Amino acid sequence: MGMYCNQCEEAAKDTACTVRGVCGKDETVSNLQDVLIYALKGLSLVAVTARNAGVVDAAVSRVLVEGLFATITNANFDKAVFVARIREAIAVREELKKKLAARGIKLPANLHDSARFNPNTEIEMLDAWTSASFLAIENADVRALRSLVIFGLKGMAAYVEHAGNLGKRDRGIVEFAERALAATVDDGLDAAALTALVLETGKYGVDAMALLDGANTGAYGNPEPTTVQLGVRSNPGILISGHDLKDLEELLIQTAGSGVDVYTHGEMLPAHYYPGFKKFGNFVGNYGSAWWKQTEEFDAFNGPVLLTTNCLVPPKANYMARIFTTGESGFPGCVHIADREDGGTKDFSALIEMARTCAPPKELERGTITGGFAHAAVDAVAPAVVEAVKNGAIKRFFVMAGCDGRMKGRDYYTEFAEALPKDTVILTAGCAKFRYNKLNLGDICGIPRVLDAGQCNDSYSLALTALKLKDAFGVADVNDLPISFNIAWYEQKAVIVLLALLHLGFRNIHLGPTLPAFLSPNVVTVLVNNFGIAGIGSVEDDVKLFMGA
Ligand code: FSO
Ligand code: SF4
Repeated sequence: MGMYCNQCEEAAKDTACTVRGVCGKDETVSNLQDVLIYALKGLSLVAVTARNAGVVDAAVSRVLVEGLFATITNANFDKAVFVARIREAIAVREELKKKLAARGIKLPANLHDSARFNPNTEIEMLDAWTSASFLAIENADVRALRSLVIFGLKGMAAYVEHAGNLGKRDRGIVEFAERALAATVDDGLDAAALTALVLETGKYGVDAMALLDGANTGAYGNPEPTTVQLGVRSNPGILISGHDLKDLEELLIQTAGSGVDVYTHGEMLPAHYYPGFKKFGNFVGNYGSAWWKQTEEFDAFNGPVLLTTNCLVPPKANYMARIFTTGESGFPGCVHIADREDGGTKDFSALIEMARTCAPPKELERGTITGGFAHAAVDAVAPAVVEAVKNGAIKRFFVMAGCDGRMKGRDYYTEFAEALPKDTVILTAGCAKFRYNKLNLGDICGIPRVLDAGQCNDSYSLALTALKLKDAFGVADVNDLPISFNIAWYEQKAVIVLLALLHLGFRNIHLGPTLPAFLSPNVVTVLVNNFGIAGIGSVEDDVKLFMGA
Protein backbone atom coordinates (compact mmCIF):
# COMPACT_ATOMS: atom_id res chain seq x y z
CA MET A 1 0.00 0.00 0.00
CA GLY A 2 2.72 2.52 0.99
CA MET A 3 2.08 5.90 2.60
CA TYR A 4 2.94 9.50 1.91
CA CYS A 5 3.27 12.01 4.72
CA ASN A 6 5.44 15.12 4.77
CA GLN A 7 3.53 17.31 7.20
CA CYS A 8 6.30 17.71 9.79
CA GLU A 9 9.93 18.77 9.91
CA GLU A 10 11.15 15.21 10.40
CA ALA A 11 9.78 13.93 7.06
CA ALA A 12 12.14 11.17 5.90
CA LYS A 13 15.06 12.38 3.77
CA ASP A 14 13.55 15.88 3.91
CA THR A 15 10.99 14.62 1.40
CA ALA A 16 8.26 12.39 2.88
CA CYS A 17 7.75 9.30 5.00
CA THR A 18 6.72 6.60 2.55
CA VAL A 19 7.15 3.33 4.45
CA ARG A 20 6.71 4.23 8.12
CA GLY A 21 6.70 7.59 9.86
CA VAL A 22 9.84 8.78 11.60
CA CYS A 23 7.29 9.68 14.31
CA GLY A 24 6.32 6.01 14.59
CA LYS A 25 3.03 6.29 12.68
CA ASP A 26 2.45 3.19 10.54
CA GLU A 27 1.04 3.23 7.01
CA THR A 28 -2.46 2.18 8.08
CA VAL A 29 -2.79 5.06 10.55
CA SER A 30 -1.18 7.52 8.13
CA ASN A 31 -3.48 6.55 5.28
CA LEU A 32 -6.58 6.56 7.47
CA GLN A 33 -5.59 10.08 8.57
CA ASP A 34 -5.44 11.12 4.90
CA VAL A 35 -8.84 9.54 4.28
CA LEU A 36 -10.26 11.36 7.31
CA ILE A 37 -9.03 14.69 5.93
CA TYR A 38 -10.60 13.71 2.58
CA ALA A 39 -13.91 12.99 4.34
CA LEU A 40 -13.69 16.36 6.10
CA LYS A 41 -13.18 18.08 2.74
CA GLY A 42 -16.35 16.41 1.44
CA LEU A 43 -18.23 17.30 4.61
CA SER A 44 -17.06 20.90 4.21
CA LEU A 45 -18.26 21.03 0.60
CA VAL A 46 -21.76 20.06 1.68
CA ALA A 47 -21.60 22.27 4.77
CA VAL A 48 -20.72 25.37 2.70
CA THR A 49 -23.76 24.80 0.46
CA ALA A 50 -25.90 24.17 3.52
CA ARG A 51 -24.66 27.25 5.34
CA ASN A 52 -25.35 29.41 2.28
CA ALA A 53 -28.89 28.06 2.37
CA GLY A 54 -29.25 28.82 6.08
CA VAL A 55 -28.90 25.18 7.19
CA VAL A 56 -26.37 24.89 10.02
CA ASP A 57 -25.56 21.71 11.94
CA ALA A 58 -23.49 22.13 15.12
CA ALA A 59 -22.05 18.63 14.67
CA VAL A 60 -20.16 19.82 11.58
CA SER A 61 -17.84 22.19 13.43
CA ARG A 62 -17.15 19.67 16.20
CA VAL A 63 -16.33 16.90 13.72
CA LEU A 64 -14.13 19.24 11.66
CA VAL A 65 -12.14 20.64 14.56
CA GLU A 66 -11.65 17.29 16.32
CA GLY A 67 -10.77 15.49 13.09
CA LEU A 68 -8.21 18.07 11.96
CA PHE A 69 -6.60 18.14 15.40
CA ALA A 70 -6.46 14.33 15.69
CA THR A 71 -4.30 14.10 12.55
CA ILE A 72 -1.59 16.43 13.87
CA THR A 73 1.87 14.91 14.23
CA ASN A 74 2.30 12.80 17.38
CA ALA A 75 -1.29 13.23 18.56
CA ASN A 76 -3.02 9.93 17.87
CA PHE A 77 -1.65 6.56 16.77
CA ASP A 78 -4.87 4.55 17.21
CA LYS A 79 -6.35 3.38 13.91
CA ALA A 80 -9.70 2.59 15.55
CA VAL A 81 -10.08 6.29 16.35
CA PHE A 82 -9.63 7.24 12.70
CA VAL A 83 -12.03 4.55 11.43
CA ALA A 84 -14.67 5.88 13.84
CA ARG A 85 -14.02 9.51 12.89
CA ILE A 86 -14.30 8.77 9.15
CA ARG A 87 -17.64 7.05 9.75
CA GLU A 88 -18.83 9.97 11.84
CA ALA A 89 -17.80 12.58 9.25
CA ILE A 90 -19.66 10.71 6.53
CA ALA A 91 -22.72 10.22 8.73
CA VAL A 92 -22.87 13.96 9.52
CA ARG A 93 -22.40 14.74 5.80
CA GLU A 94 -25.28 12.45 4.81
CA GLU A 95 -27.50 13.90 7.53
CA LEU A 96 -26.79 17.36 6.15
CA LYS A 97 -27.68 16.18 2.64
CA LYS A 98 -31.03 14.91 3.95
CA LYS A 99 -31.75 18.29 5.55
CA LEU A 100 -30.93 20.01 2.26
CA ALA A 101 -33.12 17.59 0.29
CA ALA A 102 -36.01 18.20 2.70
CA ARG A 103 -35.76 21.90 1.82
CA GLY A 104 -35.57 21.17 -1.88
CA ILE A 105 -31.97 22.42 -2.10
CA LYS A 106 -29.92 20.61 -4.71
CA LEU A 107 -26.21 19.89 -4.53
CA PRO A 108 -24.25 20.13 -7.79
CA ALA A 109 -24.64 17.07 -10.03
CA ASN A 110 -20.86 16.77 -10.35
CA LEU A 111 -20.29 16.83 -6.58
CA HIS A 112 -16.67 15.97 -5.76
CA ASP A 113 -15.90 12.36 -4.86
CA SER A 114 -14.91 13.38 -1.31
CA ALA A 115 -18.54 14.40 -0.72
CA ARG A 116 -19.91 11.17 -2.21
CA PHE A 117 -17.57 8.34 -1.20
CA ASN A 118 -19.09 6.11 1.42
CA PRO A 119 -16.70 3.48 2.79
CA ASN A 120 -17.78 1.53 5.81
CA THR A 121 -15.07 -0.98 6.65
CA GLU A 122 -11.42 -0.18 7.32
CA ILE A 123 -10.49 -1.95 4.07
CA GLU A 124 -12.94 0.17 2.08
CA MET A 125 -11.55 3.28 3.75
CA LEU A 126 -7.99 2.31 2.86
CA ASP A 127 -9.14 1.66 -0.74
CA ALA A 128 -10.07 5.35 -0.89
CA TRP A 129 -6.53 6.40 0.04
CA THR A 130 -5.31 6.65 -3.57
CA SER A 131 -7.84 9.46 -4.16
CA ALA A 132 -7.32 10.97 -0.70
CA SER A 133 -3.51 11.13 -0.72
CA PHE A 134 -1.64 14.34 -1.45
CA LEU A 135 0.02 12.29 -4.21
CA ALA A 136 -3.27 12.46 -6.11
CA ILE A 137 -2.63 16.19 -6.70
CA GLU A 138 -0.40 16.22 -9.76
CA ASN A 139 0.68 19.87 -9.90
CA ALA A 140 3.50 20.31 -7.36
CA ASP A 141 2.67 23.97 -6.66
CA VAL A 142 -1.03 23.30 -6.15
CA ARG A 143 -0.10 20.40 -3.86
CA ALA A 144 2.25 22.64 -1.86
CA LEU A 145 -0.27 25.47 -1.48
CA ARG A 146 -3.10 23.11 -0.53
CA SER A 147 -0.72 21.50 1.99
CA LEU A 148 0.02 24.91 3.53
CA VAL A 149 -3.71 25.56 3.93
CA ILE A 150 -4.54 22.10 5.30
CA PHE A 151 -1.59 21.91 7.69
CA GLY A 152 -2.32 25.46 8.85
CA LEU A 153 -5.94 24.41 9.50
CA LYS A 154 -4.73 21.45 11.56
CA GLY A 155 -2.73 23.76 13.81
CA MET A 156 -5.62 26.19 14.00
CA ALA A 157 -8.00 23.38 14.99
CA ALA A 158 -5.78 22.51 17.96
CA TYR A 159 -6.03 26.05 19.29
CA VAL A 160 -9.77 26.26 18.59
CA GLU A 161 -10.40 23.00 20.47
CA HIS A 162 -8.45 24.18 23.55
CA ALA A 163 -10.42 27.44 23.54
CA GLY A 164 -13.68 25.49 23.11
CA ASN A 165 -12.81 23.35 26.14
CA LEU A 166 -12.81 26.61 28.10
CA GLY A 167 -16.15 27.65 26.61
CA LYS A 168 -14.79 30.11 24.03
CA ARG A 169 -15.91 29.71 20.42
CA ASP A 170 -15.74 31.80 17.25
CA ARG A 171 -18.11 30.91 14.43
CA GLY A 172 -16.09 32.89 11.90
CA ILE A 173 -13.04 30.65 12.35
CA VAL A 174 -14.99 27.44 11.82
CA GLU A 175 -16.84 28.88 8.83
CA PHE A 176 -13.46 29.75 7.34
CA ALA A 177 -12.17 26.21 7.99
CA GLU A 178 -15.18 24.80 6.11
CA ARG A 179 -14.68 27.18 3.21
CA ALA A 180 -10.93 26.59 3.05
CA LEU A 181 -11.19 22.79 3.19
CA ALA A 182 -13.82 22.86 0.46
CA ALA A 183 -11.51 25.07 -1.62
CA THR A 184 -8.75 22.45 -1.45
CA VAL A 185 -10.77 20.15 -3.74
CA ASP A 186 -11.67 22.93 -6.17
CA ASP A 187 -9.55 22.30 -9.26
CA GLY A 188 -10.66 25.68 -10.62
CA LEU A 189 -8.46 27.54 -8.12
CA ASP A 190 -5.10 28.49 -9.59
CA ALA A 191 -1.86 29.21 -7.73
CA ALA A 192 -2.76 32.90 -7.24
CA ALA A 193 -6.13 32.05 -5.68
CA LEU A 194 -4.56 29.38 -3.48
CA THR A 195 -1.83 31.80 -2.37
CA ALA A 196 -4.54 34.24 -1.30
CA LEU A 197 -6.19 31.40 0.63
CA VAL A 198 -2.89 30.61 2.37
CA LEU A 199 -2.63 34.23 3.52
CA GLU A 200 -6.26 34.27 4.62
CA THR A 201 -5.52 31.15 6.68
CA GLY A 202 -2.95 33.28 8.54
CA LYS A 203 -5.62 35.87 9.32
CA TYR A 204 -7.83 33.25 10.94
CA GLY A 205 -4.76 31.83 12.66
CA VAL A 206 -4.38 35.18 14.44
CA ASP A 207 -8.06 35.02 15.41
CA ALA A 208 -7.66 31.47 16.75
CA MET A 209 -4.63 32.37 18.84
CA ALA A 210 -6.37 35.50 20.15
CA LEU A 211 -9.39 33.34 21.02
CA LEU A 212 -7.22 30.89 22.96
CA ASP A 213 -5.26 33.68 24.64
CA GLY A 214 -8.57 35.18 25.83
CA ALA A 215 -9.83 31.76 26.95
CA ASN A 216 -6.67 30.93 28.92
CA THR A 217 -6.23 34.34 30.54
CA GLY A 218 -9.98 34.68 31.16
CA ALA A 219 -10.02 31.36 33.02
CA TYR A 220 -6.67 31.44 34.80
CA GLY A 221 -5.48 35.07 34.82
CA ASN A 222 -2.59 36.72 33.01
CA PRO A 223 0.69 34.77 33.16
CA GLU A 224 3.16 36.49 35.48
CA PRO A 225 6.92 36.13 35.91
CA THR A 226 7.33 32.91 37.88
CA THR A 227 10.14 30.72 39.18
CA VAL A 228 9.42 27.05 38.52
CA GLN A 229 11.02 24.24 40.55
CA LEU A 230 12.86 21.52 38.64
CA GLY A 231 13.46 19.12 41.53
CA VAL A 232 11.11 16.50 43.01
CA ARG A 233 9.44 15.80 46.35
CA SER A 234 9.00 12.50 48.14
CA ASN A 235 5.28 12.00 47.32
CA PRO A 236 4.13 9.89 44.39
CA GLY A 237 3.30 12.03 41.39
CA ILE A 238 1.31 12.41 38.17
CA LEU A 239 3.05 13.96 35.18
CA ILE A 240 0.89 15.97 32.77
CA SER A 241 2.02 16.88 29.26
CA GLY A 242 0.50 18.46 26.16
CA HIS A 243 -1.26 21.81 25.96
CA ASP A 244 -4.77 21.57 27.44
CA LEU A 245 -5.16 23.78 30.52
CA LYS A 246 -8.72 22.64 31.27
CA ASP A 247 -7.46 19.08 31.70
CA LEU A 248 -4.77 20.36 34.07
CA GLU A 249 -7.31 22.30 36.12
CA GLU A 250 -9.53 19.25 36.57
CA LEU A 251 -6.54 17.06 37.44
CA LEU A 252 -5.38 19.55 40.08
CA ILE A 253 -8.85 19.78 41.61
CA GLN A 254 -9.15 15.99 41.74
CA THR A 255 -5.67 15.44 43.21
CA ALA A 256 -5.86 18.24 45.81
CA GLY A 257 -5.43 16.71 49.28
CA SER A 258 -4.85 13.22 47.83
CA GLY A 259 -1.16 13.03 48.76
CA VAL A 260 -0.33 12.83 45.04
CA ASP A 261 1.80 15.59 43.52
CA VAL A 262 1.40 16.96 39.98
CA TYR A 263 4.34 17.88 37.74
CA THR A 264 4.36 19.34 34.22
CA HIS A 265 6.29 18.06 31.24
CA GLY A 266 7.08 19.71 27.89
CA GLU A 267 4.49 22.22 26.72
CA MET A 268 2.61 22.10 30.03
CA LEU A 269 5.47 23.95 31.78
CA PRO A 270 3.93 27.41 31.15
CA ALA A 271 0.86 26.44 33.20
CA HIS A 272 2.95 27.39 36.24
CA TYR A 273 2.90 31.01 35.07
CA TYR A 274 -0.90 31.37 35.48
CA PRO A 275 -2.18 32.73 38.81
CA GLY A 276 -5.15 30.33 38.60
CA PHE A 277 -2.94 27.29 39.19
CA LYS A 278 -0.76 28.71 41.95
CA LYS A 279 -3.27 27.96 44.70
CA PHE A 280 -2.71 24.19 44.36
CA GLY A 281 -0.15 23.10 46.95
CA ASN A 282 0.48 19.81 45.15
CA PHE A 283 1.38 21.51 41.84
CA VAL A 284 5.09 21.03 42.39
CA GLY A 285 7.11 22.01 39.35
CA ASN A 286 8.36 20.89 35.96
CA TYR A 287 9.91 17.48 35.33
CA GLY A 288 12.21 16.97 32.35
CA SER A 289 12.23 18.87 29.13
CA ALA A 290 10.85 18.74 25.59
CA TRP A 291 8.58 16.06 24.10
CA TRP A 292 11.24 14.00 22.36
CA LYS A 293 13.05 13.26 25.64
CA GLN A 294 9.98 11.52 27.03
CA THR A 295 11.17 7.94 26.57
CA GLU A 296 13.84 8.40 29.25
CA GLU A 297 11.97 10.98 31.32
CA PHE A 298 8.63 9.14 31.50
CA ASP A 299 10.50 5.98 32.50
CA ALA A 300 12.30 7.84 35.31
CA PHE A 301 9.12 9.54 36.54
CA ASN A 302 7.80 6.27 38.03
CA GLY A 303 4.17 7.45 38.18
CA PRO A 304 1.30 7.81 35.70
CA VAL A 305 1.64 10.25 32.81
CA LEU A 306 -1.30 12.09 31.20
CA LEU A 307 -0.95 13.18 27.55
CA THR A 308 -3.56 15.86 26.87
CA THR A 309 -2.37 16.47 23.27
CA ASN A 310 0.68 15.91 21.13
CA CYS A 311 3.56 15.32 21.25
CA LEU A 312 3.33 11.64 22.20
CA VAL A 313 6.23 9.37 21.28
CA PRO A 314 5.15 5.71 20.93
CA PRO A 315 5.68 4.49 24.51
CA LYS A 316 8.28 1.86 25.39
CA ALA A 317 7.03 -1.35 27.00
CA ASN A 318 8.71 -0.54 30.34
CA TYR A 319 6.38 2.40 31.06
CA MET A 320 3.50 1.99 28.59
CA ALA A 321 1.04 0.83 31.27
CA ARG A 322 1.52 4.21 32.99
CA ILE A 323 0.59 6.29 29.91
CA PHE A 324 -2.93 7.73 29.83
CA THR A 325 -4.26 9.74 26.90
CA THR A 326 -7.18 12.12 26.67
CA GLY A 327 -8.72 14.54 24.17
CA GLU A 328 -7.29 14.05 20.68
CA SER A 329 -4.26 12.09 21.85
CA GLY A 330 -4.35 8.32 21.71
CA PHE A 331 -2.26 5.19 21.46
CA PRO A 332 -3.49 1.61 21.14
CA GLY A 333 -3.13 -0.19 24.46
CA CYS A 334 -3.00 2.99 26.56
CA VAL A 335 -6.01 3.90 28.71
CA HIS A 336 -7.93 6.82 27.16
CA ILE A 337 -9.73 9.13 29.60
CA ALA A 338 -13.14 9.89 28.11
CA ASP A 339 -14.27 13.41 27.20
CA ARG A 340 -16.29 15.39 29.68
CA GLU A 341 -20.05 15.50 29.21
CA ASP A 342 -21.57 18.95 28.74
CA GLY A 343 -21.18 20.74 32.06
CA GLY A 344 -19.29 17.77 33.57
CA THR A 345 -15.63 16.97 34.24
CA LYS A 346 -13.23 14.27 33.14
CA ASP A 347 -12.57 11.46 35.60
CA PHE A 348 -8.88 11.15 36.47
CA SER A 349 -9.40 8.75 39.40
CA ALA A 350 -7.63 5.89 37.55
CA LEU A 351 -4.43 7.97 37.45
CA ILE A 352 -4.72 8.95 41.10
CA GLU A 353 -5.23 5.32 42.15
CA MET A 354 -2.26 4.19 40.10
CA ALA A 355 -0.07 7.02 41.43
CA ARG A 356 -0.67 5.86 44.99
CA THR A 357 0.92 2.50 44.13
CA CYS A 358 3.97 4.07 42.45
CA ALA A 359 7.35 5.20 43.73
CA PRO A 360 8.02 8.96 43.81
CA PRO A 361 9.70 10.43 40.73
CA LYS A 362 13.44 9.95 40.35
CA GLU A 363 15.23 13.28 40.53
CA LEU A 364 16.58 14.37 37.14
CA GLU A 365 17.88 17.81 38.09
CA ARG A 366 17.59 20.56 40.69
CA GLY A 367 17.20 24.29 40.50
CA THR A 368 14.64 26.57 38.89
CA ILE A 369 13.71 28.19 35.62
CA THR A 370 11.85 31.44 35.11
CA GLY A 371 9.09 32.26 32.64
CA GLY A 372 5.74 33.98 32.38
CA PHE A 373 6.56 36.90 30.10
CA ALA A 374 3.32 36.88 28.12
CA HIS A 375 1.98 40.17 26.78
CA ALA A 376 0.51 41.54 30.01
CA ALA A 377 3.72 40.88 31.95
CA VAL A 378 5.81 42.48 29.21
CA ASP A 379 3.49 45.50 29.27
CA ALA A 380 4.48 45.94 32.91
CA VAL A 381 8.21 46.00 32.14
CA ALA A 382 7.86 47.79 28.77
CA PRO A 383 9.17 51.17 30.00
CA ALA A 384 12.33 49.48 31.34
CA VAL A 385 12.73 47.56 28.07
CA VAL A 386 12.30 50.70 25.96
CA GLU A 387 14.77 52.56 28.15
CA ALA A 388 17.29 49.68 27.88
CA VAL A 389 17.04 49.81 24.08
CA LYS A 390 17.33 53.60 23.99
CA ASN A 391 20.41 53.65 26.23
CA GLY A 392 22.01 50.83 24.23
CA ALA A 393 21.90 48.17 26.97
CA ILE A 394 19.73 46.00 24.69
CA LYS A 395 20.87 45.94 21.06
CA ARG A 396 18.48 43.43 19.55
CA PHE A 397 15.65 41.01 20.32
CA PHE A 398 15.54 37.51 18.88
CA VAL A 399 12.23 35.73 18.54
CA MET A 400 13.24 32.08 18.88
CA ALA A 401 9.77 30.58 19.30
CA GLY A 402 8.54 27.28 17.94
CA CYS A 403 9.21 23.62 18.47
CA ASP A 404 11.94 21.33 19.60
CA GLY A 405 12.73 18.03 17.88
CA ARG A 406 15.03 15.08 18.19
CA MET A 407 17.29 15.64 15.19
CA LYS A 408 20.94 16.45 15.82
CA GLY A 409 20.73 19.63 13.70
CA ARG A 410 18.69 21.26 16.47
CA ASP A 411 21.83 21.68 18.55
CA TYR A 412 22.11 24.78 16.35
CA TYR A 413 19.53 26.55 18.53
CA THR A 414 21.44 25.93 21.76
CA GLU A 415 24.68 27.06 20.15
CA PHE A 416 22.98 30.08 18.56
CA ALA A 417 21.53 31.19 21.92
CA GLU A 418 24.96 30.79 23.55
CA ALA A 419 26.70 32.68 20.75
CA LEU A 420 24.39 35.71 20.79
CA PRO A 421 26.02 38.89 22.13
CA LYS A 422 25.27 39.58 25.80
CA ASP A 423 23.31 42.71 24.89
CA THR A 424 20.56 40.72 23.15
CA VAL A 425 17.30 39.30 24.52
CA ILE A 426 15.59 36.09 23.38
CA LEU A 427 11.79 36.11 23.19
CA THR A 428 10.54 32.54 23.18
CA ALA A 429 7.40 30.40 23.26
CA GLY A 430 6.70 26.73 22.52
CA CYS A 431 8.83 23.72 23.28
CA ALA A 432 11.76 25.23 21.31
CA LYS A 433 12.71 26.94 24.59
CA PHE A 434 14.09 23.72 26.08
CA ARG A 435 17.14 24.14 23.85
CA TYR A 436 18.26 27.20 25.86
CA ASN A 437 16.04 27.91 28.87
CA LYS A 438 18.39 26.20 31.32
CA LEU A 439 21.57 27.85 30.03
CA ASN A 440 21.66 30.66 32.56
CA LEU A 441 22.19 33.41 30.01
CA GLY A 442 21.87 36.12 32.66
CA ASP A 443 19.95 39.39 32.53
CA ILE A 444 20.22 42.96 31.30
CA CYS A 445 19.42 45.56 33.96
CA GLY A 446 17.19 42.97 35.67
CA ILE A 447 15.47 41.90 32.42
CA PRO A 448 16.16 38.15 31.89
CA ARG A 449 17.88 37.43 28.57
CA VAL A 450 15.39 34.64 27.86
CA LEU A 451 11.80 35.85 28.14
CA ASP A 452 9.45 32.86 27.90
CA ALA A 453 5.89 33.82 26.94
CA GLY A 454 4.49 30.27 27.21
CA GLN A 455 3.26 27.54 24.86
CA CYS A 456 3.55 27.59 21.06
CA ASN A 457 0.14 29.32 20.83
CA ASP A 458 1.60 32.11 23.01
CA SER A 459 3.68 33.13 19.99
CA TYR A 460 0.66 35.40 19.65
CA SER A 461 1.87 37.11 22.82
CA LEU A 462 5.29 37.63 21.24
CA ALA A 463 3.63 39.22 18.19
CA LEU A 464 1.64 41.54 20.48
CA THR A 465 4.85 42.42 22.33
CA ALA A 466 6.53 43.33 19.03
CA LEU A 467 3.55 45.41 17.94
CA LYS A 468 3.62 47.26 21.28
CA LEU A 469 7.34 47.93 20.91
CA LYS A 470 6.56 49.37 17.47
CA ASP A 471 4.20 51.87 19.12
CA ALA A 472 6.66 52.59 21.92
CA PHE A 473 9.44 53.38 19.45
CA GLY A 474 7.12 55.22 17.08
CA VAL A 475 8.28 53.29 14.00
CA ALA A 476 5.88 52.90 11.09
CA ASP A 477 6.77 49.30 10.25
CA VAL A 478 7.28 46.49 12.75
CA ASN A 479 10.12 45.24 10.56
CA ASP A 480 12.08 48.41 11.37
CA LEU A 481 12.40 47.33 15.02
CA PRO A 482 15.63 45.72 16.26
CA ILE A 483 13.91 42.31 16.24
CA SER A 484 15.02 39.22 14.32
CA PHE A 485 13.04 36.01 13.88
CA ASN A 486 14.91 32.71 14.06
CA ILE A 487 12.13 30.18 14.47
CA ALA A 488 12.34 26.41 14.88
CA TRP A 489 9.42 24.44 13.53
CA TYR A 490 8.31 20.84 13.87
CA GLU A 491 4.62 20.20 13.40
CA GLN A 492 1.49 21.86 12.07
CA LYS A 493 0.87 24.29 14.92
CA ALA A 494 4.09 25.94 13.85
CA VAL A 495 2.63 26.25 10.34
CA ILE A 496 -0.33 28.28 11.59
CA VAL A 497 1.97 30.36 13.81
CA LEU A 498 4.12 31.19 10.75
CA LEU A 499 1.08 32.07 8.60
CA ALA A 500 -0.27 34.23 11.47
CA LEU A 501 3.03 36.12 11.74
CA LEU A 502 3.00 36.75 7.98
CA HIS A 503 -0.55 38.03 8.24
CA LEU A 504 0.51 40.43 11.00
CA GLY A 505 3.14 41.87 8.67
CA PHE A 506 6.31 40.28 10.04
CA ARG A 507 8.92 39.68 7.35
CA ASN A 508 12.39 38.12 7.02
CA ILE A 509 11.57 35.19 9.26
CA HIS A 510 14.26 32.52 9.35
CA LEU A 511 12.84 29.03 9.61
CA GLY A 512 14.75 25.88 10.52
CA PRO A 513 16.33 23.52 10.98
CA THR A 514 15.06 22.67 7.47
CA LEU A 515 12.40 24.30 5.32
CA PRO A 516 9.12 22.33 5.04
CA ALA A 517 9.39 19.34 2.69
CA PHE A 518 5.82 19.97 1.52
CA LEU A 519 6.77 23.23 -0.21
CA SER A 520 7.56 23.14 -3.94
CA PRO A 521 10.54 25.10 -5.32
CA ASN A 522 8.17 27.68 -6.83
CA VAL A 523 6.29 28.19 -3.56
CA VAL A 524 9.60 28.57 -1.71
CA THR A 525 10.55 31.26 -4.24
CA VAL A 526 7.30 33.13 -3.59
CA LEU A 527 7.88 32.96 0.17
CA VAL A 528 11.46 34.15 -0.22
CA ASN A 529 10.70 36.98 -2.65
CA ASN A 530 7.49 38.27 -1.11
CA PHE A 531 8.05 37.63 2.58
CA GLY A 532 11.81 37.31 3.01
CA ILE A 533 11.48 33.77 4.43
CA ALA A 534 14.89 32.16 4.75
CA GLY A 535 16.48 29.04 6.20
CA ILE A 536 19.38 28.88 8.63
CA GLY A 537 23.13 28.57 8.05
CA SER A 538 26.00 28.14 10.46
CA VAL A 539 25.69 29.67 13.94
CA GLU A 540 28.62 31.99 13.32
CA ASP A 541 27.35 33.25 9.96
CA ASP A 542 23.80 33.67 11.23
CA VAL A 543 24.81 35.67 14.32
CA LYS A 544 26.81 37.99 12.06
CA LEU A 545 23.96 38.25 9.58
CA PHE A 546 21.35 39.07 12.24
CA MET A 547 23.60 41.53 14.08
CA GLY A 548 24.34 43.31 10.80
CA ALA A 549 28.07 42.77 11.27
FE1 FSO B 1 5.97 21.38 20.87
FE2 FSO B 1 4.78 19.13 20.01
FE3 FSO B 1 3.58 23.20 21.12
FE4 FSO B 1 4.02 21.33 18.81
S1 FSO B 1 5.11 19.70 22.10
S2 FSO B 1 6.01 20.43 18.97
S3 FSO B 1 4.33 23.18 17.67
O1 FSO B 1 3.21 19.77 19.48
O2 FSO B 1 2.71 22.23 19.81
O3 FSO B 1 5.47 23.33 20.78
FE1 SF4 C 1 6.82 11.49 8.79
FE2 SF4 C 1 6.26 13.67 10.21
FE3 SF4 C 1 4.38 12.51 8.75
FE4 SF4 C 1 5.28 11.36 10.99
S1 SF4 C 1 4.12 13.26 10.80
S2 SF4 C 1 4.87 10.34 9.03
S3 SF4 C 1 7.47 11.92 10.88
S4 SF4 C 1 6.21 13.50 8.00
